[in-house]
Amino acid sequence: MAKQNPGPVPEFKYTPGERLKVTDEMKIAYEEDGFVLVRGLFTQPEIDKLEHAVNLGHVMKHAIALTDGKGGKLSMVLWNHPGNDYTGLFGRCRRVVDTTEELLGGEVYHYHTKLNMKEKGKVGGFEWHQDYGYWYKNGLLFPNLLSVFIAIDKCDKENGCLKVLRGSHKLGRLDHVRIGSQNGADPDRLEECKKVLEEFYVELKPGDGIFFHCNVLHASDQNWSDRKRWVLIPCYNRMDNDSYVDHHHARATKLHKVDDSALMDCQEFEDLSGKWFMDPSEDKTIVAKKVNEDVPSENENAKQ
Ligand SMILES: O=C(O)CCC(=O)C(=O)O
Repeated sequence: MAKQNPGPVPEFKYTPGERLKVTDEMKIAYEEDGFVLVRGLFTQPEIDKLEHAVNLGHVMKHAIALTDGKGGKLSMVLWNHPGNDYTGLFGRCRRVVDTTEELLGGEVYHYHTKLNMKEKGKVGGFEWHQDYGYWYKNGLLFPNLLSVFIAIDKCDKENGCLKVLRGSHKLGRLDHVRIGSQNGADPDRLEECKKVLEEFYVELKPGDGIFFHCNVLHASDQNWSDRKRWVLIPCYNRMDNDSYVDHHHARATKLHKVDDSALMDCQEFEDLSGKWFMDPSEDKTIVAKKVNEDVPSENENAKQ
């Protein structure tokens, strides 16, 4: 079968101070490619303030260590509810949530947010997978979820940017297998998918974002550069697709949106109440550890 050539990836732009309007072109991109790339989704001052918030340490102390299938290390902070502090506003602001609701076709709730940190001089990548490959196991009947991948640092091939198989959401959910310590898509099938679908490196500047369907096959390489690569990834589920089991992510919960201007107005960095951070010592459904905990390396790995 010949490789599909769907033409250049469409790019959209957010204009600060204006509503992010979901155009027909954006909806077509989501339907055809499984993702919508928005340049300048957040401004540099908003991103700088996010780094400041994380560097204060209150959020960072919840970091957990992960390894990839090749022994590379990275770390992640994960919270299930956005809360009222600055870091949570990225998952509550209208340019993200209204857009998500239009793309998913209904009211959504915050499923969780991940802060994925690949440090410079350290390595760590993500195997090819679909998020619904493992979210399925959380009792979610329909693939009515998406993630918004927001660059805090410049993300490029050298520091392990996101890469996606364009149109792979149309494959439906693939079987996933343990690859090293992560859940990865069935390797034989993945190779066949790569023969017919375009592999697209999602190179982003700080503040750029990509909304992507939960069945899009995606991965990222290890970071061998001398630059860190931090990204924030709020994830959403449609309200009418609540899980039928309690599990380690949020059940349907009213999402209180804020205006886009709330980010620059916010001065709350310390009150993290209600966020419900992932703690591997309390969560038996994952295999991970808190950063700096001394546990055997085979227990270091997690995939949500
Ligand atoms: O941070 C990345 O590069 C990819 C993250 C990812 O695939 C995930 O968290 O599911």
